[in-house]
Amino acid sequence: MSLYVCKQRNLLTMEVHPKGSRARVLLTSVFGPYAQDDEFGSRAINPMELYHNQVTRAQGGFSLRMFHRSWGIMMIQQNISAPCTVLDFPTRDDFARELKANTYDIVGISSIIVNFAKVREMCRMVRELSPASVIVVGGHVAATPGLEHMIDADHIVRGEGISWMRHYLGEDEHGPIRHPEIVSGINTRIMGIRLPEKKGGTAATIIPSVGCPMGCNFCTTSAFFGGKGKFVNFYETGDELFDIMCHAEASLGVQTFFIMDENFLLHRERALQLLQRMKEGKKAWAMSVFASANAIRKYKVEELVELGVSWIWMGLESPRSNYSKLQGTDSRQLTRELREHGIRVQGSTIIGLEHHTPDNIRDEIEYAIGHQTDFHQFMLYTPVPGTPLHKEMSEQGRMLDGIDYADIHGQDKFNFHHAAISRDDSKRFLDWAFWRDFERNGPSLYRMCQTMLQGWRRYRDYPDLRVRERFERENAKLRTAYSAALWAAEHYFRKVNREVSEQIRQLRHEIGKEFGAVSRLAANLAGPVLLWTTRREDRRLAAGKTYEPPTFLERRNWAPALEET
Ligand code: B12
Ligand code: SF4
Repeated sequence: MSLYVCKQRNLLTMEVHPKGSRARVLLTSVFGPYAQDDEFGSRAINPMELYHNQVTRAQGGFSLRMFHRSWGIMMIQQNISAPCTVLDFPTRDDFARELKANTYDIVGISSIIVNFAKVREMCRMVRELSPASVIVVGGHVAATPGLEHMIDADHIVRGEGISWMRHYLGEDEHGPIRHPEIVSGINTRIMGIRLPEKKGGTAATIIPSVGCPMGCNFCTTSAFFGGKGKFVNFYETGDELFDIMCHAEASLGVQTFFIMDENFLLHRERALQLLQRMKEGKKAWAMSVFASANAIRKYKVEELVELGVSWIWMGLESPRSNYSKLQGTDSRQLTRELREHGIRVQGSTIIGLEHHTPDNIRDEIEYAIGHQTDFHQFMLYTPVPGTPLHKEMSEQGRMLDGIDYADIHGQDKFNFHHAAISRDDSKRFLDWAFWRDFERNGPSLYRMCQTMLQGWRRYRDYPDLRVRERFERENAKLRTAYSAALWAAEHYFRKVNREVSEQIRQLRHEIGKEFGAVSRLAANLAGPVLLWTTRREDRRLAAGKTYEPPTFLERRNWAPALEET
């Protein structure tokens, strides 16, 4: 077994596969089902869902449910010229079937640390079913200390994988990065109904870079791609991003983009160049971005609005936490301001920071919830291998032994000895944060509508036609589907949370004033149906219903002549 450390794009000398670009490659994510407890490390509380897993999980039928593809392997597939299959969200049987149906020279398995046991099992399966294949393991699982002794793989790749795979296939690892067409959310579901998937109806994911130079001590993405001061940029300029987005617009029919970059707004020059091109091209695009508060503060709010930023995911750690990304920022005031400009805010707060104690944690949670974000993610402070925090905790002897990797996902219990909070209490406080946010602020769907209405009122007469067009497009739903959803929410909460019900009623009233008969008609006709489907969904969830992503199998450079079945 040989281990090669890929230091971002400065590759160490390493071997090239003897077949070079003729090698047949299978790239796969770990097998499901995911939302169940099993011996391979699936956990019912750790489903393959972004919102329901870590953001809206306490919101019952109002929880936003959707899946996202495994973008890392999609990026690698798009950027190699070898014949390559991507198998995403397979079952064990799907994986076995694919290994038997085709001869693969290379099997690449992508995983994060939590799914370590699945990687081990998949390596075992490859050895059994396709013994001639070289096994390459990549993604965050590669940061697991001693992984080379725990799984039977030939190469474990830390950091950026496109350049590694290109090099291994004898291709130019520094060549330009081709961006795959990625439909962002899959099988979206809320209030008990699956949303229709029409072309252009879902955002396209764009991945400008991996990593983040801010280097917060707990952050695995930052650490994995180089740590403080470093990251790997796939696209340096706004011009490049503009071209990729135009391509996605044409091929997927989208006008909304999910920008998967840990700190998109930090790169101001690139963002402003993109804005310039959008203005020239008259693009009324919308985009969801991740950004730290200090990066957001580099822009005037109008600049963000003109750039199409309609959703920001931002860390809202306690002011006592001393993270530089928050320095000099009143995050509550910033959140309010963004929402007043129609920008939906998704806050992210860590529970169990060093200064948290059983005495202050409730106040800290109340403070976070007091931001009144549209969505709020809570995660446990979790030292993860590869991060400075993990190193520090290990040196202090505070890492707990014997905790299964499958349980280290930030939604269960501490994996380290906290100075003041016990493991069991960590889970209780975390759950309380989700519950309290829902109780105090109501369902995220309602909060989003509030923000959209504010944005519409502020920008409907804005001089830049692109901005008006975007708000008009987004707000078409406020008049119809969202009006019905609010009717349902208002009635749903009448008996269980009178205060929230009243607030929703007030918002409905304002939307009615703004949009007149259409919104009232939509509310009265479709509202009762949505109330019924939401209650039905609550019953299903209470009975243990879970959701799994569909399996994808996609081939590229797969000349029919090469096909074997
Ligand atoms: C989208 C996403 C998800 C999706 C899952 C998508 C999927 N199909 O797996 C959802 C929302 C469901 C999710 C869930 C979770 N996630 Co998540 N997620 C992300 C996110 C935001 C983006 C991942 C991504 O596509 N990045 C862009 C691509 C290009 O980067 P990449 O995947 O790292 O791939 C590159 C390299 O790693 C490498 N590579 C990847 N695969 C392979 C394979 C081979 C063979 C090779 C050679 C190289 C290679 O090359 C790629 C290109 O450079 C990241 C954060 C981030 N910014 O990356 C977190 C992240 C991956 N998730 C994380 C975590 C902890 C989780 C959860 C456990 C959290 C939770 N409690 O909610 C759950 C686990 C669910 C489960 N049952 O598995 C952590 C992983 C930490 C770790 N060290 O393992 C991350 C890093 C976030 C963080 N900073 O904490 N997640
Ligand atoms: S700002 Fe966010 S993405 Fe960047 S290092 Fe800190 S936590 Fe990670």
